[in-house]
Amino acid sequence: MKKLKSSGLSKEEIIQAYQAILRGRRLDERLWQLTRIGKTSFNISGQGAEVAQVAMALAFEPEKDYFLPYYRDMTACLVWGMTPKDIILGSFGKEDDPSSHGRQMPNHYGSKEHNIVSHSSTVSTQMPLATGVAYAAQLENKDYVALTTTGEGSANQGEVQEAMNFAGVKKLPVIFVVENNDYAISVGSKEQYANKKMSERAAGYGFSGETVDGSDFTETYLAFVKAVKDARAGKGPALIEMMVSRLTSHSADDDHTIYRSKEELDTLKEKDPLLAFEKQLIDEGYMTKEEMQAMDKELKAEINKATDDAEAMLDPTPESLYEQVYAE
Ligand SMILES: Cc1ncc(C[n+]2csc(CCOP(=O)(O)OP(=O)(O)O)c2C)c(N)n1
Ligand SMILES: [Mg+2]
Repeated sequence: MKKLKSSGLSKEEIIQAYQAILRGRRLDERLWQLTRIGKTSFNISGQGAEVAQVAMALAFEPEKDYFLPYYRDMTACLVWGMTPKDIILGSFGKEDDPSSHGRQMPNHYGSKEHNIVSHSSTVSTQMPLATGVAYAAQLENKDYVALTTTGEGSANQGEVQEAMNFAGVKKLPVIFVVENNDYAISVGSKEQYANKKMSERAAGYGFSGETVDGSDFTETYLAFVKAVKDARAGKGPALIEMMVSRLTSHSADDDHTIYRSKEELDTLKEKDPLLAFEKQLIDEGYMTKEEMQAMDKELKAEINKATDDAEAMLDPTPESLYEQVYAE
């Protein structure tokens, strides 16, 4: 694991990064729990990808850059400016849900205020949209960058080739990310692609590609810092493949114990990137166990309050069904 110090971030920034990671994990656990007690209908978890997502998002400037996420990116959306309450409003399908006012499925994150563009459930359709956002930046001579993510299974959709090819031709400021968690629902990655690394595909489009260990905060962060710097300087796109874990079932509606062995799940739990990051923080002198526990307590209280606040909000009325769907 690369030392945290070599990220170039201050001690305070590293501790804030940990807080963002832990907030993501605790909120994710809450969203899962809400499905289990029958209060919400559906959830897709990002547990196991939080370290990678925070390292990725911190390399951008959310006030001006655009994020076109996929359904597992809740923790990255928090770093981009959404709040736990915003996320929970979407799970409850409330009128004040910033993603879609309760019209979309949960996990289809969007926020006009924070430059987060909601995606369609048809996987990877956010990729050509991100190319379009980056094309707009180029045509308007603005220096914002578009970030878009997808899974390694979804990266095989035709739209991804179109998005990357056009972005390569025009040298657009877009960063394509594949969050490789080794599974597309129940299908293992060996059955999904034949190349060794997904990032090798970038060469075919004429831009750089890199695979990073998503549980290594510094390695991941530095890869994005470079890609963002190059994109902003007009040097064109990048493809970054982050190797991450999927600690849960694909969604709240399937059971991964049917297609993953007990040994595999035990090993995944032991290698949980959150635990590895905590160990690194202690070993490298950033935080003590007690400080982490105190932070955890605060975050749990924050998420309990966000849950209560969101649950108390109004549902959309049946008469408003057709509002919020098309521009007025
Ligand atoms: C075009 C399309 N095909 C199939 C689906 C159903 N589907 C939703 S998620 C998913 C698996 C995606 O796996 P991956 O891209 O590896 O992302 P992960 O869920 O592992 O993060 C599938 C097949 C879909 N939503 N859209
Ligand atoms: Mg996957």
